[in-house]
Amino acid sequence: MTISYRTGLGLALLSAALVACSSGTPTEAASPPAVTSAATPAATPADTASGGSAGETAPRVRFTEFARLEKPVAMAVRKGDRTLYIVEQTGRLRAVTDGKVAQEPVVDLSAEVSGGNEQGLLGVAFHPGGDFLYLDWTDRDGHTHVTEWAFKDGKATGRRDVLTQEQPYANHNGGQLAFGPDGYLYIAFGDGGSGGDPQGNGQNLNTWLGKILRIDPRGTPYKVPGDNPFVATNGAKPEIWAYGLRNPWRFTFDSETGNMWIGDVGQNAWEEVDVQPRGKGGQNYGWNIKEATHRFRDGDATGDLVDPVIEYPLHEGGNCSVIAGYVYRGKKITGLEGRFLYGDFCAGWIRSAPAGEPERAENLGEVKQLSSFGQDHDGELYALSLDGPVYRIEVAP
Ligand SMILES: [Ca+2]
Repeated sequence: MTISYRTGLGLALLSAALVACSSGTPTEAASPPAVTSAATPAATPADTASGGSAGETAPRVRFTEFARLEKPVAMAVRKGDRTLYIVEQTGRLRAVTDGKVAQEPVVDLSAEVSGGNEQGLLGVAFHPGGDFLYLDWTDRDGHTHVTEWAFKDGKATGRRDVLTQEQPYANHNGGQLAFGPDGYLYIAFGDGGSGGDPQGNGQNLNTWLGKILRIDPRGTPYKVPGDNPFVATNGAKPEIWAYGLRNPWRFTFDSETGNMWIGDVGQNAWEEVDVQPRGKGGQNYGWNIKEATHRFRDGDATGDLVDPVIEYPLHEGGNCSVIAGYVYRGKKITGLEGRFLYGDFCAGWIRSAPAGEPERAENLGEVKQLSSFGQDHDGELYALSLDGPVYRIEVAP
């Protein structure tokens, strides 16, 4: 299959963003921590006891650089292990312990990955028990692999492809991997690319493209959970968990509620964040019938369309691609408890909003070339910049 990367679409592709914004010089990185003051005053202690309820404002935070890598785009932690495992888009999985980057990569796929703007090594997750490692990456032909390694004593061995997916275009590969509270592996796929979803993949249940999958990766090659929403639907892929997505570059699970937060990168006009209540599979997030809450094309849906809980306009203030983060469940930042963090790749702003009132977002700070967020065992959060820095989000002094 030929991979044709179409340029000049003028879309909200992450790829377009990467190109458009790569000329920005990472001047902040050389200076002390890229601290940005929050637009809102610090919450008073009285405001912060429960977190996320009406009337509260976000606290002040700072972004402290603690490591520097080559195009970091994803982060994961492993049970019983303090190391942060960070993906370099260029193909290496790096181990960072106490801010020190191990010289030897955990896995090196740099000779095998493709190098397009939305391609490369894109996602990482560890099996809940910590014994297996999973990476999502695109090969030299642009096709997606989810690959497993056995992991022991800091070493990855026994490589095995869990699944592969042909990609019709170079963009919209999704790439996020995460284990849910149910112990299953969730895998994000974009709509296959180009612009406007020309193949109609988002609404087609007979392809993984434009979906989030849910599988048990410990099988030959994997197992489909019996309670997946479309296992009994004729013509539907049984691995599908959610559909109607354009490019769910990042999704996360709220470690307290189990709800899934999905950042779906928009087409011409709107960026969106969708929320899926814990365990509620089979939802249709609308693409390409709708772009966020707005009609994108004519046609009927096969089910109810679920509108996003957050949308914001593209091309306004430099916006280009939504980056979904986490609901903060850490202990160190009083007042951030229960707030969902997200940002925009090009504009660089980071906002937080009460998980129960996501429309009440407030500015939290700024990270240039924001590519992803990370979460450690304690629920503390990190922001990754494609320019190289990985920042720990901390209480402002
Ligand atoms: Ca949508």
